[in-house]
Amino acid sequence: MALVEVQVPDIGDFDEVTVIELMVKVGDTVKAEQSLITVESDKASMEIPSSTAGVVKEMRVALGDKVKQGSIVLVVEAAGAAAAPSATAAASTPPVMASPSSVIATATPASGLAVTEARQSSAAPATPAASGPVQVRVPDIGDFKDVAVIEVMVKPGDTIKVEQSLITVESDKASMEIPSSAAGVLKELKVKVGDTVNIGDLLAILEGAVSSVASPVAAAALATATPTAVIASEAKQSQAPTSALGLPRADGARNDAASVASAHNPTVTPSVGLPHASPSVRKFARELGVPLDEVKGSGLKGRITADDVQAFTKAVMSGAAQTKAQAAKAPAGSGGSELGLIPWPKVDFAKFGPIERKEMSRIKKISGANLLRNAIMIPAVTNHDDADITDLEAFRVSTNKENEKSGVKVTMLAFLIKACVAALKKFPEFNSSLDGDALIYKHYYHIGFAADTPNGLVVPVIKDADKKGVLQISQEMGELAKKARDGKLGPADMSGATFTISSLGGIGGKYFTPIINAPEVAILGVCKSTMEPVWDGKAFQPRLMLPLSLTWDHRVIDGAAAARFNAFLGQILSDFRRVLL
Ligand code: CAO
Repeated sequence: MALVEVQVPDIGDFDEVTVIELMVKVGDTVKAEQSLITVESDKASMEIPSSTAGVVKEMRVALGDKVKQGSIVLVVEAAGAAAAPSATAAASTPPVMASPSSVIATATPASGLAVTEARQSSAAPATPAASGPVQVRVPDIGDFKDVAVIEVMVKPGDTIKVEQSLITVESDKASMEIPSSAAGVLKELKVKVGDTVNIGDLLAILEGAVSSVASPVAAAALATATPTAVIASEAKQSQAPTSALGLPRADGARNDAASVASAHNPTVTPSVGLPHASPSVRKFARELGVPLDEVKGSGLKGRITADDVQAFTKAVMSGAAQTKAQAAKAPAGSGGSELGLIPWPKVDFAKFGPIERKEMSRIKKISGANLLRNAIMIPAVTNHDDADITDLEAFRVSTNKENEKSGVKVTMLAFLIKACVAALKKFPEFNSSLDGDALIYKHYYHIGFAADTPNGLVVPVIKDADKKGVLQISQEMGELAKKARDGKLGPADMSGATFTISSLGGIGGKYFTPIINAPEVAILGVCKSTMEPVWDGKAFQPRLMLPLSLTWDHRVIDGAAAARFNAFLGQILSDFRRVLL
Protein backbone atom coordinates (compact mmCIF):
# COMPACT_ATOMS: atom_id res chain seq x y z
CA MET A 1 0.00 0.00 0.00
CA ALA A 2 1.38 3.36 -0.94
CA LEU A 3 0.16 6.85 -0.25
CA VAL A 4 -0.52 8.74 -3.43
CA GLU A 5 -1.11 12.46 -3.70
CA VAL A 6 -3.74 13.13 -6.32
CA GLN A 7 -3.14 16.45 -7.99
CA VAL A 8 -5.15 18.82 -10.11
CA PRO A 9 -4.27 17.95 -13.69
CA ASP A 10 -3.69 20.30 -16.56
CA ILE A 11 -6.79 22.44 -16.72
CA GLY A 12 -5.78 24.51 -19.63
CA ASP A 13 -5.24 28.20 -19.33
CA PHE A 14 -7.01 28.58 -16.08
CA ASP A 15 -4.65 29.85 -13.45
CA GLU A 16 -6.82 29.24 -10.47
CA VAL A 17 -10.18 27.61 -10.08
CA THR A 18 -12.39 27.38 -7.04
CA VAL A 19 -13.34 24.12 -5.37
CA ILE A 20 -17.12 24.15 -5.36
CA GLU A 21 -17.98 20.59 -4.48
CA LEU A 22 -16.28 17.79 -2.53
CA MET A 23 -17.56 14.47 -3.80
CA VAL A 24 -15.60 12.21 -1.47
CA LYS A 25 -14.48 12.29 2.14
CA VAL A 26 -11.79 10.70 4.28
CA GLY A 27 -12.42 6.96 4.57
CA ASP A 28 -14.18 6.66 1.21
CA THR A 29 -12.99 4.00 -1.16
CA VAL A 30 -12.53 5.55 -4.58
CA LYS A 31 -12.11 3.94 -7.94
CA ALA A 32 -9.74 5.15 -10.60
CA GLU A 33 -11.49 7.83 -12.67
CA GLN A 34 -14.05 8.45 -9.94
CA SER A 35 -14.79 12.15 -9.59
CA LEU A 36 -13.27 13.63 -6.45
CA ILE A 37 -14.07 17.32 -6.52
CA THR A 38 -15.71 19.84 -8.79
CA VAL A 39 -13.83 23.01 -9.60
CA GLU A 40 -15.14 26.06 -11.31
CA SER A 41 -13.79 29.15 -12.99
CA ASP A 42 -15.92 31.98 -14.22
CA LYS A 43 -16.30 30.12 -17.51
CA ALA A 44 -16.35 26.46 -16.78
CA SER A 45 -16.70 23.82 -14.16
CA MET A 46 -15.34 20.32 -14.16
CA GLU A 47 -15.03 17.28 -12.06
CA ILE A 48 -11.52 16.16 -11.20
CA PRO A 49 -11.20 12.38 -11.22
CA SER A 50 -8.87 10.18 -9.25
CA SER A 51 -5.94 8.64 -11.03
CA THR A 52 -5.74 5.89 -8.48
CA ALA A 53 -8.07 3.46 -6.80
CA GLY A 54 -7.79 3.29 -3.03
CA VAL A 55 -8.97 4.73 0.24
CA VAL A 56 -9.03 8.48 0.86
CA LYS A 57 -6.66 9.16 3.74
CA GLU A 58 -6.55 12.92 3.75
CA MET A 59 -8.40 15.76 2.08
CA ARG A 60 -6.06 18.57 1.14
CA VAL A 61 -8.70 20.92 -0.20
CA ALA A 62 -11.83 22.43 1.27
CA LEU A 63 -14.82 24.13 -0.30
CA GLY A 64 -13.91 27.55 -1.52
CA ASP A 65 -10.20 26.80 -1.85
CA LYS A 66 -8.46 28.01 -4.96
CA VAL A 67 -6.50 25.33 -6.79
CA LYS A 68 -4.49 25.14 -9.96
CA GLN A 69 -2.61 22.55 -11.92
CA GLY A 70 -0.44 20.57 -9.54
CA SER A 71 -2.38 21.42 -6.38
CA ILE A 72 -2.80 18.33 -4.23
CA VAL A 73 -6.45 17.41 -3.93
CA LEU A 74 -6.18 14.53 -1.52
CA VAL A 75 -4.05 11.63 -0.43
CA VAL A 76 -5.13 8.13 -1.35
CA GLU A 77 -3.82 4.89 0.04
CA ALA A 78 -3.57 3.17 -3.27
CA ALA A 79 -4.94 -0.28 -3.70
CA GLY A 80 -3.15 -3.19 -5.39
CA ALA A 81 -0.78 -3.05 -8.27
CA ALA A 82 -2.28 0.09 -9.66
CA ALA A 83 -0.93 1.99 -6.71
CA ALA A 84 1.69 4.52 -7.42
CA PRO A 85 4.95 3.51 -5.86
CA SER A 86 5.60 6.78 -4.17
CA ALA A 87 3.89 9.91 -3.09
CA THR A 88 5.21 11.73 -6.08
CA ALA A 89 4.12 9.18 -8.61
CA ALA A 90 0.66 10.54 -8.87
CA ALA A 91 1.92 13.93 -9.77
CA SER A 92 4.00 12.50 -12.50
CA THR A 93 1.24 10.75 -14.34
CA PRO A 94 -0.56 13.68 -15.86
CA PRO A 95 -2.34 11.96 -18.73
CA VAL A 96 -4.48 9.95 -16.42
CA MET A 97 -4.88 12.47 -13.74
CA ALA A 98 -5.23 15.32 -16.06
CA SER A 99 -8.51 14.15 -17.46
CA PRO A 100 -11.33 16.14 -16.09
CA SER A 101 -14.08 13.62 -16.23
CA SER A 102 -16.68 16.18 -16.80
CA VAL A 103 -16.58 19.68 -17.96
CA ILE A 104 -19.38 22.10 -17.86
CA ALA A 105 -18.62 25.54 -19.03
CA THR A 106 -21.00 28.05 -17.64
CA ALA A 107 -21.55 30.64 -20.28
CA THR A 108 -19.81 32.05 -23.25
CA PRO A 109 -20.37 29.18 -25.64
CA ALA A 110 -17.58 28.83 -28.05
CA SER A 111 -15.89 32.04 -27.08
CA GLY A 112 -12.31 31.55 -26.28
CA LEU A 113 -12.52 27.88 -26.82
CA ALA A 114 -10.13 26.28 -29.12
CA VAL A 115 -10.41 23.18 -31.12
CA THR A 116 -7.15 21.39 -31.18
CA GLU A 117 -7.10 19.10 -34.16
CA ALA A 118 -8.80 19.58 -37.39
CA ARG A 119 -9.57 15.92 -37.64
CA GLN A 120 -11.71 15.14 -40.62
CA SER A 121 -15.04 13.83 -39.76
CA SER A 122 -17.83 12.13 -41.53
CA ALA A 123 -20.26 14.03 -39.42
CA ALA A 124 -20.83 16.65 -42.05
CA PRO A 125 -22.10 19.20 -39.64
CA ALA A 126 -23.87 21.28 -42.17
CA THR A 127 -24.19 21.33 -45.85
CA PRO A 128 -23.06 24.76 -46.94
CA ALA A 129 -25.53 26.49 -49.16
CA ALA A 130 -26.32 30.02 -50.10
CA SER A 131 -30.00 29.30 -49.76
CA GLY A 132 -32.28 26.31 -49.67
CA PRO A 133 -32.30 23.62 -47.06
CA VAL A 134 -29.22 22.98 -44.96
CA GLN A 135 -28.87 19.95 -42.79
CA VAL A 136 -27.34 20.44 -39.37
CA ARG A 137 -25.93 17.29 -37.90
CA VAL A 138 -24.39 16.18 -34.63
CA PRO A 139 -20.68 16.87 -34.81
CA ASP A 140 -17.98 14.62 -33.46
CA ILE A 141 -18.68 14.27 -29.78
CA GLY A 142 -15.74 12.10 -29.07
CA ASP A 143 -16.15 8.57 -27.91
CA PHE A 144 -19.68 9.08 -26.77
CA LYS A 145 -22.55 7.15 -28.15
CA ASP A 146 -26.24 7.55 -27.61
CA VAL A 147 -26.08 10.77 -25.62
CA ALA A 148 -29.46 11.95 -24.45
CA VAL A 149 -31.06 15.15 -25.64
CA ILE A 150 -32.02 16.90 -22.42
CA GLU A 151 -33.05 20.24 -23.79
CA VAL A 152 -34.21 21.62 -27.11
CA MET A 153 -33.53 25.32 -27.25
CA VAL A 154 -35.13 26.27 -30.54
CA LYS A 155 -38.35 25.65 -32.39
CA PRO A 156 -39.47 25.64 -36.03
CA GLY A 157 -39.78 29.15 -37.36
CA ASP A 158 -36.93 30.48 -35.22
CA THR A 159 -34.24 32.40 -37.01
CA ILE A 160 -31.02 30.71 -36.09
CA LYS A 161 -27.65 32.35 -36.02
CA VAL A 162 -24.41 30.58 -36.64
CA GLU A 163 -23.12 29.20 -33.39
CA GLN A 164 -26.47 29.47 -31.69
CA SER A 165 -27.05 26.51 -29.41
CA LEU A 166 -29.74 24.17 -30.72
CA ILE A 167 -29.90 21.40 -28.16
CA THR A 168 -28.17 20.23 -25.02
CA VAL A 169 -27.00 16.66 -24.82
CA GLU A 170 -25.80 14.86 -21.76
CA SER A 171 -23.93 11.70 -20.96
CA ASP A 172 -23.74 10.39 -17.44
CA LYS A 173 -20.75 12.58 -16.74
CA ALA A 174 -20.92 15.65 -18.90
CA SER A 175 -23.28 17.86 -20.77
CA MET A 176 -22.83 20.13 -23.72
CA GLU A 177 -24.70 22.35 -26.07
CA ILE A 178 -24.64 21.61 -29.75
CA PRO A 179 -24.52 24.83 -31.74
CA SER A 180 -25.68 25.39 -35.25
CA SER A 181 -23.04 25.58 -37.92
CA ALA A 182 -25.29 27.59 -40.17
CA ALA A 183 -27.63 30.54 -40.06
CA GLY A 184 -31.16 30.44 -41.36
CA VAL A 185 -34.76 29.79 -40.49
CA LEU A 186 -35.40 26.54 -38.68
CA LYS A 187 -37.75 24.53 -40.86
CA GLU A 188 -37.65 21.22 -39.16
CA LEU A 189 -36.32 19.84 -35.90
CA LYS A 190 -35.37 16.21 -36.10
CA VAL A 191 -34.86 15.56 -32.40
CA LYS A 192 -36.81 15.99 -29.22
CA VAL A 193 -36.08 15.79 -25.52
CA GLY A 194 -35.43 12.20 -24.55
CA ASP A 195 -34.01 11.15 -27.91
CA THR A 196 -30.50 9.83 -28.01
CA VAL A 197 -28.13 11.05 -30.66
CA ASN A 198 -24.81 10.08 -32.14
CA ILE A 199 -22.27 11.69 -34.34
CA GLY A 200 -23.70 12.48 -37.75
CA ASP A 201 -27.34 12.35 -36.70
CA LEU A 202 -29.52 14.92 -38.39
CA LEU A 203 -30.58 17.59 -35.92
CA ALA A 204 -32.33 20.21 -37.92
CA ILE A 205 -33.03 21.57 -41.35
CA LEU A 206 -32.52 25.27 -41.92
CA GLU A 207 -33.76 27.21 -44.88
CA GLY A 208 -32.37 30.31 -46.49
CA ALA A 209 -29.26 29.31 -44.71
CA VAL A 210 -25.78 30.53 -45.24
CA SER A 211 -23.37 28.18 -43.66
CA SER A 212 -20.44 29.72 -41.95
CA VAL A 213 -18.48 26.59 -42.49
CA ALA A 214 -16.42 27.83 -45.28
CA SER A 215 -14.01 25.02 -45.70
CA PRO A 216 -13.77 21.35 -45.04
CA VAL A 217 -11.13 22.06 -42.48
CA ALA A 218 -13.34 24.41 -40.60
CA ALA A 219 -16.21 22.03 -40.93
CA ALA A 220 -14.10 19.31 -39.56
CA ALA A 221 -13.06 21.55 -36.75
CA LEU A 222 -16.62 21.62 -35.68
CA ALA A 223 -16.73 17.93 -35.63
CA THR A 224 -13.44 17.45 -33.96
CA ALA A 225 -12.95 15.97 -30.61
CA THR A 226 -11.97 18.87 -28.44
CA PRO A 227 -10.01 17.72 -25.48
CA THR A 228 -9.28 20.42 -23.03
CA ALA A 229 -10.74 22.89 -25.46
CA VAL A 230 -13.80 22.83 -23.37
CA ILE A 231 -12.09 24.98 -20.86
CA ALA A 232 -8.95 26.23 -22.46
CA SER A 233 -8.85 29.36 -24.43
CA GLU A 234 -6.17 29.24 -27.02
CA ALA A 235 -3.78 26.73 -28.37
CA LYS A 236 -2.34 25.41 -25.19
CA GLN A 237 -4.67 22.61 -24.30
CA SER A 238 -2.98 19.59 -25.63
CA GLN A 239 -1.88 18.04 -22.36
CA ALA A 240 -4.90 16.15 -21.33
CA PRO A 241 -6.47 14.02 -23.99
CA THR A 242 -10.14 14.06 -23.46
CA SER A 243 -13.12 13.75 -25.64
CA ALA A 244 -15.33 16.61 -26.52
CA LEU A 245 -17.34 15.74 -23.47
CA GLY A 246 -14.28 16.25 -21.42
CA LEU A 247 -13.80 12.59 -20.71
CA PRO A 248 -10.58 10.75 -21.26
CA ARG A 249 -10.31 9.53 -24.77
CA ALA A 250 -10.20 5.83 -25.05
CA ASP A 251 -7.25 5.89 -27.37
CA GLY A 252 -5.38 8.33 -25.22
CA ALA A 253 -4.50 10.20 -28.38
CA ARG A 254 -3.04 13.61 -27.99
CA ASN A 255 -4.72 16.39 -29.84
CA ASP A 256 -1.64 18.34 -30.51
CA ALA A 257 -2.25 19.53 -34.01
CA ALA A 258 -2.51 23.19 -34.61
CA SER A 259 -5.38 24.67 -32.75
CA VAL A 260 -8.13 26.12 -34.78
CA ALA A 261 -10.31 28.55 -33.06
CA SER A 262 -13.76 27.55 -34.06
CA ALA A 263 -17.01 29.26 -33.64
CA HIS A 264 -18.89 26.05 -33.55
CA ASN A 265 -17.15 23.41 -31.61
CA PRO A 266 -19.61 21.84 -29.26
CA THR A 267 -19.31 23.79 -26.11
CA VAL A 268 -19.64 21.82 -22.97
CA THR A 269 -21.92 23.98 -21.03
CA PRO A 270 -24.89 23.72 -18.87
CA SER A 271 -27.13 25.63 -21.15
CA VAL A 272 -28.40 28.94 -20.06
CA GLY A 273 -31.43 28.18 -17.98
CA LEU A 274 -30.32 24.71 -17.03
CA PRO A 275 -29.88 24.27 -13.30
CA HIS A 276 -26.40 24.71 -11.93
CA ALA A 277 -25.51 21.11 -11.20
CA SER A 278 -23.07 18.51 -12.31
CA PRO A 279 -24.19 15.92 -14.86
CA SER A 280 -24.11 13.22 -12.20
CA VAL A 281 -26.46 15.25 -10.02
CA ARG A 282 -28.70 15.92 -13.00
CA LYS A 283 -28.76 12.22 -13.79
CA PHE A 284 -29.59 11.45 -10.15
CA ALA A 285 -32.42 13.99 -10.27
CA ARG A 286 -33.73 12.54 -13.52
CA GLU A 287 -33.77 9.04 -12.06
CA LEU A 288 -35.86 10.28 -9.14
CA GLY A 289 -38.05 12.44 -11.34
CA VAL A 290 -36.94 15.56 -9.48
CA PRO A 291 -37.42 18.81 -11.41
CA LEU A 292 -33.94 20.20 -10.89
CA ASP A 293 -34.92 23.76 -11.72
CA GLU A 294 -37.09 23.74 -8.60
CA VAL A 295 -34.29 22.58 -6.30
CA LYS A 296 -32.45 25.24 -4.33
CA GLY A 297 -28.71 24.73 -4.50
CA SER A 298 -26.80 24.84 -1.24
CA GLY A 299 -23.40 24.54 -2.84
CA LEU A 300 -21.06 27.32 -3.69
CA LYS A 301 -22.66 29.86 -5.99
CA GLY A 302 -25.98 28.09 -5.56
CA ARG A 303 -24.78 24.85 -7.08
CA ILE A 304 -27.23 21.98 -6.62
CA THR A 305 -25.69 18.99 -4.89
CA ALA A 306 -26.89 15.41 -4.58
CA ASP A 307 -27.85 16.22 -0.98
CA ASP A 308 -30.07 19.05 -2.20
CA VAL A 309 -31.84 16.65 -4.57
CA GLN A 310 -32.30 14.18 -1.73
CA ALA A 311 -33.63 16.86 0.64
CA PHE A 312 -36.06 18.08 -2.03
CA THR A 313 -37.30 14.53 -2.59
CA LYS A 314 -37.83 14.02 1.13
CA ALA A 315 -39.72 17.29 1.44
CA VAL A 316 -42.03 16.38 -1.44
CA MET A 317 -42.59 12.84 -0.14
CA SER A 318 -43.45 14.09 3.35
CA GLY A 319 -45.86 16.62 1.92
CA ALA A 320 -43.82 19.54 3.23
CA ALA A 321 -43.21 20.76 -0.31
CA GLN A 322 -44.82 20.44 -3.71
CA THR A 323 -43.34 20.39 -7.14
CA LYS A 324 -44.71 22.96 -9.55
CA ALA A 325 -46.40 20.13 -11.45
CA GLN A 326 -48.14 18.97 -8.29
CA ALA A 327 -49.18 22.50 -7.45
CA ALA A 328 -50.52 22.93 -10.96
CA LYS A 329 -52.60 19.80 -10.53
CA ALA A 330 -53.90 20.87 -7.13
CA PRO A 331 -57.03 22.97 -7.43
CA ALA A 332 -55.49 25.68 -5.23
CA GLY A 333 -52.47 25.98 -7.46
CA SER A 334 -54.38 25.81 -10.69
CA GLY A 335 -56.97 28.23 -9.50
CA GLY A 336 -59.55 25.52 -10.00
CA SER A 337 -58.85 24.88 -13.65
CA GLU A 338 -58.78 21.14 -12.93
CA LEU A 339 -62.38 21.46 -11.84
CA GLY A 340 -63.30 23.50 -14.85
CA LEU A 341 -63.57 26.63 -12.73
CA ILE A 342 -62.60 30.08 -13.81
CA PRO A 343 -59.09 31.08 -12.67
CA TRP A 344 -58.45 32.36 -9.19
CA PRO A 345 -58.58 36.15 -9.21
CA LYS A 346 -55.19 37.76 -9.39
CA VAL A 347 -55.25 41.16 -7.78
CA ASP A 348 -52.40 43.58 -7.37
CA PHE A 349 -53.32 44.46 -3.79
CA ALA A 350 -50.50 46.99 -3.57
CA LYS A 351 -52.49 49.15 -5.93
CA PHE A 352 -55.03 49.73 -3.19
CA GLY A 353 -52.77 50.21 -0.18
CA PRO A 354 -49.69 49.00 1.67
CA ILE A 355 -49.29 45.23 1.85
CA GLU A 356 -46.98 42.66 3.37
CA ARG A 357 -46.47 39.13 2.09
CA LYS A 358 -45.74 36.38 4.61
CA GLU A 359 -45.19 32.70 3.91
CA MET A 360 -47.73 30.46 5.62
CA SER A 361 -46.46 28.09 8.30
CA ARG A 362 -45.61 24.55 7.31
CA ILE A 363 -48.59 23.25 9.30
CA LYS A 364 -50.94 25.66 7.56
CA LYS A 365 -49.67 24.60 4.14
CA ILE A 366 -50.12 20.92 4.91
CA SER A 367 -53.47 21.24 6.67
CA GLY A 368 -54.69 23.62 3.98
CA ALA A 369 -54.09 21.07 1.24
CA ASN A 370 -55.86 18.38 3.28
CA LEU A 371 -58.81 20.61 4.14
CA LEU A 372 -59.23 21.62 0.52
CA ARG A 373 -59.25 18.02 -0.66
CA ASN A 374 -61.72 17.02 2.05
CA ALA A 375 -63.98 20.00 1.40
CA ILE A 376 -64.06 19.30 -2.32
CA MET A 377 -64.22 15.53 -2.36
CA ILE A 378 -66.66 14.79 0.43
CA PRO A 379 -70.36 15.44 -0.08
CA ALA A 380 -70.65 16.82 3.41
CA VAL A 381 -73.78 17.91 5.26
CA THR A 382 -73.94 19.54 8.66
CA ASN A 383 -76.73 19.01 11.22
CA HIS A 384 -77.01 21.51 14.06
CA ASP A 385 -78.53 20.70 17.41
CA ASP A 386 -78.39 21.73 21.06
CA ALA A 387 -77.63 19.59 24.07
CA ASP A 388 -78.73 20.45 27.57
CA ILE A 389 -75.55 20.19 29.66
CA THR A 390 -76.86 21.98 32.78
CA ASP A 391 -76.40 18.96 35.06
CA LEU A 392 -73.22 17.81 33.35
CA GLU A 393 -71.60 21.22 33.80
CA ALA A 394 -72.57 21.21 37.48
CA PHE A 395 -71.04 17.75 37.81
CA ARG A 396 -67.89 18.89 35.97
CA VAL A 397 -67.48 21.92 38.23
CA SER A 398 -67.94 19.84 41.39
CA THR A 399 -65.57 17.15 40.10
CA ASN A 400 -62.92 19.78 39.46
CA LYS A 401 -63.40 21.14 42.98
CA GLU A 402 -62.96 17.67 44.43
CA ASN A 403 -59.93 17.01 42.24
CA GLU A 404 -58.35 20.41 42.71
CA LYS A 405 -55.27 18.93 44.33
CA SER A 406 -54.74 16.33 41.59
CA GLY A 407 -53.83 19.05 39.13
CA VAL A 408 -56.05 17.46 36.47
CA LYS A 409 -58.81 19.73 35.22
CA VAL A 410 -61.79 18.00 33.72
CA THR A 411 -63.02 19.86 30.65
CA MET A 412 -66.31 19.60 28.80
CA LEU A 413 -64.40 18.23 25.86
CA ALA A 414 -63.41 15.13 27.86
CA PHE A 415 -67.08 14.41 28.55
CA LEU A 416 -67.85 14.99 24.91
CA ILE A 417 -65.24 12.46 23.90
CA LYS A 418 -66.79 9.89 26.18
CA ALA A 419 -70.29 10.74 24.95
CA CYS A 420 -69.20 10.47 21.33
CA VAL A 421 -67.70 7.04 21.92
CA ALA A 422 -71.10 5.89 23.19
CA ALA A 423 -72.78 7.38 20.10
CA LEU A 424 -70.19 5.81 17.78
CA LYS A 425 -70.86 2.43 19.32
CA LYS A 426 -74.58 2.88 18.72
CA PHE A 427 -74.07 4.20 15.16
CA PRO A 428 -71.03 2.27 13.91
CA GLU A 429 -71.01 3.81 10.41
CA PHE A 430 -69.86 7.09 12.03
CA ASN A 431 -66.74 5.19 13.11
CA SER A 432 -66.06 3.79 9.64
CA SER A 433 -64.09 4.73 6.53
CA LEU A 434 -64.83 4.35 2.86
CA ASP A 435 -62.78 1.82 0.92
CA GLY A 436 -63.97 1.95 -2.66
CA ASP A 437 -67.45 0.49 -2.58
CA ALA A 438 -66.96 -0.98 0.90
CA LEU A 439 -66.95 0.40 4.42
CA ILE A 440 -64.25 -0.38 6.93
CA TYR A 441 -65.84 -0.56 10.37
CA LYS A 442 -63.30 0.09 13.11
CA HIS A 443 -63.69 -1.70 16.40
CA TYR A 444 -61.49 0.77 18.20
CA TYR A 445 -62.34 4.31 19.23
CA HIS A 446 -59.54 6.79 18.73
CA ILE A 447 -60.89 10.33 19.01
CA GLY A 448 -59.05 13.27 17.46
CA PHE A 449 -59.53 16.78 18.80
CA ALA A 450 -58.68 19.91 16.86
CA ALA A 451 -56.16 22.03 18.71
CA ASP A 452 -55.41 25.61 17.87
CA THR A 453 -51.65 26.36 17.99
CA PRO A 454 -49.62 29.43 17.11
CA ASN A 455 -48.51 27.63 13.94
CA GLY A 456 -51.91 26.38 12.88
CA LEU A 457 -54.44 23.66 13.41
CA VAL A 458 -53.36 20.18 14.50
CA VAL A 459 -55.39 17.15 15.53
CA PRO A 460 -53.90 15.07 18.36
CA VAL A 461 -55.62 11.76 19.03
CA ILE A 462 -56.83 10.19 22.28
CA LYS A 463 -56.31 6.50 21.62
CA ASP A 464 -58.78 3.89 22.91
CA ALA A 465 -61.04 6.50 24.44
CA ASP A 466 -63.60 3.75 25.13
CA LYS A 467 -61.21 2.18 27.61
CA LYS A 468 -60.39 5.39 29.48
CA GLY A 469 -62.22 7.37 32.11
CA VAL A 470 -62.99 11.09 31.84
CA LEU A 471 -60.16 11.94 34.26
CA GLN A 472 -57.58 10.05 32.24
CA ILE A 473 -58.89 11.55 29.00
CA SER A 474 -58.68 15.03 30.54
CA GLN A 475 -55.13 14.44 31.64
CA GLU A 476 -54.03 13.07 28.25
CA MET A 477 -55.79 15.92 26.47
CA GLY A 478 -53.93 18.45 28.60
CA GLU A 479 -50.62 16.80 27.77
CA LEU A 480 -51.36 16.52 24.07
CA ALA A 481 -52.63 20.10 23.87
CA LYS A 482 -49.41 21.33 25.50
CA LYS A 483 -47.31 19.26 23.12
CA ALA A 484 -49.32 20.73 20.25
CA ARG A 485 -48.74 24.30 21.38
CA ASP A 486 -45.03 23.58 21.85
CA GLY A 487 -44.86 22.08 18.35
CA LYS A 488 -43.74 18.76 19.78
CA LEU A 489 -46.46 16.41 18.56
CA GLY A 490 -45.07 13.41 16.72
CA PRO A 491 -46.82 11.59 13.86
CA ALA A 492 -47.96 8.87 16.31
CA ASP A 493 -49.76 11.51 18.42
CA MET A 494 -51.77 12.58 15.39
CA SER A 495 -52.60 9.37 13.62
CA GLY A 496 -55.27 6.71 13.77
CA ALA A 497 -58.31 8.85 14.62
CA THR A 498 -61.69 7.31 13.85
CA PHE A 499 -63.74 10.43 14.63
CA THR A 500 -62.83 14.03 15.43
CA ILE A 501 -64.23 16.74 17.67
CA SER A 502 -63.53 20.39 16.99
CA SER A 503 -64.36 22.48 20.04
CA LEU A 504 -64.57 26.23 19.90
CA GLY A 505 -66.37 26.20 23.24
CA GLY A 506 -63.60 28.02 25.03
CA ILE A 507 -63.78 30.82 22.50
CA GLY A 508 -67.36 31.45 21.48
CA GLY A 509 -69.74 31.27 18.58
CA LYS A 510 -72.95 29.40 18.07
CA TYR A 511 -72.65 26.90 15.22
CA PHE A 512 -70.18 26.23 12.46
CA THR A 513 -69.58 23.66 9.74
CA PRO A 514 -66.42 21.70 10.47
CA ILE A 515 -64.67 19.92 7.61
CA ILE A 516 -64.40 16.15 7.87
CA ASN A 517 -60.92 14.86 8.59
CA ALA A 518 -60.66 12.18 5.85
CA PRO A 519 -60.67 9.22 5.81
CA GLU A 520 -63.02 9.68 8.75
CA VAL A 521 -66.66 10.12 7.79
CA ALA A 522 -67.91 12.55 10.43
CA ILE A 523 -66.79 15.33 12.72
CA LEU A 524 -68.49 17.03 15.63
CA GLY A 525 -68.16 20.79 16.03
CA VAL A 526 -68.96 22.26 19.44
CA CYS A 527 -69.43 25.91 20.33
CA LYS A 528 -69.83 27.83 23.55
CA SER A 529 -72.61 26.76 25.86
CA THR A 530 -75.01 29.50 26.93
CA MET A 531 -77.86 29.79 29.36
CA GLU A 532 -81.12 29.74 27.43
CA PRO A 533 -84.80 29.65 28.28
CA VAL A 534 -85.99 26.15 27.47
CA TRP A 535 -89.70 25.29 27.49
CA ASP A 536 -90.33 22.22 29.68
CA GLY A 537 -93.99 21.93 28.68
CA LYS A 538 -95.17 24.17 31.47
CA ALA A 539 -92.67 26.96 31.75
CA PHE A 540 -89.39 28.29 30.43
CA GLN A 541 -86.46 26.97 32.42
CA PRO A 542 -82.94 28.40 32.38
CA ARG A 543 -80.81 25.61 30.90
CA LEU A 544 -77.17 25.52 29.82
CA MET A 545 -77.32 24.63 26.16
CA LEU A 546 -74.38 23.35 24.15
CA PRO A 547 -74.52 23.97 20.39
CA LEU A 548 -73.52 20.91 18.35
CA SER A 549 -72.65 20.84 14.65
CA LEU A 550 -72.25 17.39 13.19
CA THR A 551 -70.78 17.23 9.68
CA TRP A 552 -71.10 13.85 7.94
CA ASP A 553 -70.21 12.21 4.68
CA HIS A 554 -73.46 11.69 2.78
CA ARG A 555 -71.96 8.78 0.86
CA VAL A 556 -71.80 6.86 4.11
CA ILE A 557 -74.37 8.43 6.38
CA ASP A 558 -77.96 9.48 5.78
CA GLY A 559 -79.58 12.58 7.20
CA ALA A 560 -81.84 10.55 9.44
CA ALA A 561 -78.89 8.74 10.98
CA ALA A 562 -77.15 12.05 11.57
CA ALA A 563 -80.22 13.47 13.29
CA ARG A 564 -80.43 10.34 15.45
CA PHE A 565 -76.72 10.57 16.29
CA ASN A 566 -77.14 14.17 17.46
CA ALA A 567 -80.29 13.36 19.39
CA PHE A 568 -78.58 10.43 21.11
CA LEU A 569 -75.56 12.59 21.92
CA GLY A 570 -77.90 15.20 23.38
CA GLN A 571 -79.57 12.57 25.59
CA ILE A 572 -76.24 11.36 26.92
CA LEU A 573 -74.96 14.85 27.61
CA SER A 574 -78.15 15.77 29.42
CA ASP A 575 -77.97 12.62 31.53
CA PHE A 576 -74.47 11.20 31.50
CA ARG A 577 -75.57 8.03 33.31
CA ARG A 578 -76.73 6.82 29.90
CA VAL A 579 -73.08 6.32 28.95
CA LEU A 580 -73.18 3.30 31.23
CA LEU A 581 -76.10 1.71 29.44
N1 CAO B 1 -68.88 26.05 26.41
C1 CAO B 1 -68.53 26.96 27.33
N2 CAO B 1 -67.30 27.00 27.85
C2 CAO B 1 -66.41 26.11 27.44
C3 CAO B 1 -66.70 25.15 26.49
C4 CAO B 1 -68.01 25.14 25.98
N3 CAO B 1 -68.39 24.27 25.05
N4 CAO B 1 -65.62 24.40 26.27
C5 CAO B 1 -64.67 24.89 27.06
N5 CAO B 1 -65.14 25.92 27.75
C6 CAO B 1 -64.42 26.70 28.72
C7 CAO B 1 -63.59 25.84 29.62
O1 CAO B 1 -64.37 25.34 30.68
C8 CAO B 1 -62.54 26.79 30.05
O2 CAO B 1 -63.08 27.65 31.03
P1 CAO B 1 -62.37 27.84 32.45
O3 CAO B 1 -60.97 28.28 32.13
O4 CAO B 1 -63.21 28.88 33.11
O5 CAO B 1 -62.43 26.52 33.09
C9 CAO B 1 -62.32 27.65 28.84
O6 CAO B 1 -63.49 27.50 28.05
C10 CAO B 1 -61.11 27.26 28.02
O7 CAO B 1 -61.18 25.90 27.69
P2 CAO B 1 -60.01 25.29 26.81
O8 CAO B 1 -60.20 25.71 25.42
O9 CAO B 1 -58.72 25.60 27.44
O10 CAO B 1 -60.19 23.76 26.99
P3 CAO B 1 -60.97 22.77 26.09
O11 CAO B 1 -60.79 21.45 26.69
O12 CAO B 1 -62.34 23.21 25.86
O13 CAO B 1 -60.22 22.79 24.67
C11 CAO B 1 -58.50 22.60 23.07
C12 CAO B 1 -58.91 22.34 24.50
C13 CAO B 1 -57.09 22.17 22.86
C14 CAO B 1 -59.43 21.83 22.15
C15 CAO B 1 -58.66 24.10 22.81
O14 CAO B 1 -57.73 24.83 23.55
C16 CAO B 1 -58.55 24.48 21.38
O15 CAO B 1 -57.47 24.53 20.80
N6 CAO B 1 -59.71 24.80 20.75
C17 CAO B 1 -59.73 25.29 19.39
C18 CAO B 1 -60.07 24.17 18.43
C19 CAO B 1 -60.23 24.74 17.05
O16 CAO B 1 -59.50 25.59 16.63
N7 CAO B 1 -61.25 24.26 16.33
C20 CAO B 1 -61.58 24.79 15.08
C21 CAO B 1 -61.19 23.81 14.05
S1 CAO B 1 -61.76 24.29 12.51
O17 CAO B 1 -60.80 25.50 12.17
